[in-house]
Amino acid sequence: MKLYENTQAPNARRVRMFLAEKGIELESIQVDIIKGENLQADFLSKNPRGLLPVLELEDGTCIDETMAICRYFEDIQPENPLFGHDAKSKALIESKNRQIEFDGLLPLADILRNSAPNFANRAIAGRENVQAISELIPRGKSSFLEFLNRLEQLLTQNEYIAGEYFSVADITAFCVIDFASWVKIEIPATHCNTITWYNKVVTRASALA
Ligand SMILES: N[C@@H](CCC(=O)N[C@@H](CS)C(=O)NCC(=O)O)C(=O)O
Repeated sequence: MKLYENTQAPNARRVRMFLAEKGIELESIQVDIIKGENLQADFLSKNPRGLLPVLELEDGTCIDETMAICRYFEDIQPENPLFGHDAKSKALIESKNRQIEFDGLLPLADILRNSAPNFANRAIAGRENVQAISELIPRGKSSFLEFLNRLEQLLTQNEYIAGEYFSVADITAFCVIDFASWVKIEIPATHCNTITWYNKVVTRASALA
């Protein structure tokens, strides 16, 4: 098996962190997004959407989408479950994970893609000739700050994002928070619960993945 990924890319990091939690090692093939390698024929034959990460199985099957790749490994190695252990925890983790993707990751992507000179003509991941729209930057910022406020609220009740256990939702949230530093947004100093949670997750060995 091979993982097509990029060490800088937040979604690829989510997979690496998941694999590290499971103790799984994989061959990694680096795809340079800035140089546009993900938009060239070689990579498009693995994923026509031009997006990383992609898992290539031994039989040549290519699986894209971060969560699909993580679920594949959860199924083949169920020990130390990260998607939950019963109906309730599975549903809560799924719910929180999707909220973080939509309410946290997408606004950040909007800020970065519409402000970074490297992406001026690639304002949507995996596509070319899509012009940046600077008006989307303040909208992304206010949506992301709202997301941080909700996260802080959530962490007043929960030790981890979806309850008392570390899960894939913590991986997503942790990678999103680190990704925010790319656009110079940090956890506000007033968000004590989020800071406590972050300081706990950052000590896990998988945080280095
Ligand atoms: N929903 C997809 C999103 C994948 C995605 O946006 N990947 C980024 C890297 S984090 C990418 O491939 N960007 C390519 C580009 O910027 O052209 C997933 O979860 O895998």
